[in-house]
Amino acid sequence: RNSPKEHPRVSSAAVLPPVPRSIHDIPNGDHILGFGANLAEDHPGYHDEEYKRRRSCIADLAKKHKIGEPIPEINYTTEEAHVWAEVLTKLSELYPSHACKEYLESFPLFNFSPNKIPQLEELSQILQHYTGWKIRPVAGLLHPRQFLNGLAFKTFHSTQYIRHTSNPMYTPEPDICHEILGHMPMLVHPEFADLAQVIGLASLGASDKEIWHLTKLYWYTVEFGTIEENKEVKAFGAGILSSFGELQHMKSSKPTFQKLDPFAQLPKMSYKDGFQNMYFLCQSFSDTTEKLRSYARTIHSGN
Ligand code: HBI
Ligand code: FE
Repeated sequence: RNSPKEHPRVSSAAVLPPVPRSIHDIPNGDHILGFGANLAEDHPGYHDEEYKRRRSCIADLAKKHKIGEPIPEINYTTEEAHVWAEVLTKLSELYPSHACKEYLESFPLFNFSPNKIPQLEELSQILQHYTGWKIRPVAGLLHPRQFLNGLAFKTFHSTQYIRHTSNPMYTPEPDICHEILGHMPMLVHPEFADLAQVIGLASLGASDKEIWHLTKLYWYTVEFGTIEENKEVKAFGAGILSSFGELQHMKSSKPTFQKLDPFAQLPKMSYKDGFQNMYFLCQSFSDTTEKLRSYARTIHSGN
């Protein structure tokens, strides 16, 4: 397995931030894009002052977190727990028919219960046990460079707040439901974990242009990837696995499916409303990881 240290990097353009040598070199307090209580006007919680206070309180805890310390426990309210219960219950109806077998295998390891929002610290220990990955709390959407760099060191930066109660089946940004139900079961699967790490390793010292391409590769695999199983399409991307509507859409006759070529120009990512029109369909995780590795080699050999 690759270790970040095995990538000898010639420090090139002075404008790039220094190449992180360990997770300690990746700040989780700056580089937050959308965060805390600064919600956009179309955010479901925009008019809810109490929700915004709650968000900034949870964001502050994340900013204070030091590597090596346990992730602070959040005392989630009954209202927040109801949101989690609804999301878990609804999504669980679709998993047996829509999620890939690796997800279904890993899911029971977490003992998710509608009665309790899992704490990141417990989840981080489960990841560490199976694949050596760790969770690090972060205040909000982390800049793609820092986020991808974290993957190189088997670290998943995760938000800890929950979406607004007004619409439990919708969130415009990652929240704890997305991080937990979308990402965690996949990250205990070694082949998938390698795939994510390969994208992360490629991001160390990458140019801004390369970071953007890697962000798209991450988006079309880790977030919206699908995989073929016995001639059927199944979801492994967290953006699909954490959205009831997206799971149904994926299985409908609407979207198209393509083979991923990491060297090709990738379609524009759409963040907002609506579902993906096209998904990349993988044959296996190891096959996809190999393709990503060949692309990664072009980053670390040239410029
Ligand atoms: N930040 N907190 C957080 N969670 C994510 O899932 C996340 C992120 N920043 C960027 C990101 N995901 C990716 O979609 C890519 O932009 C790398
Ligand atoms: Fe995500």
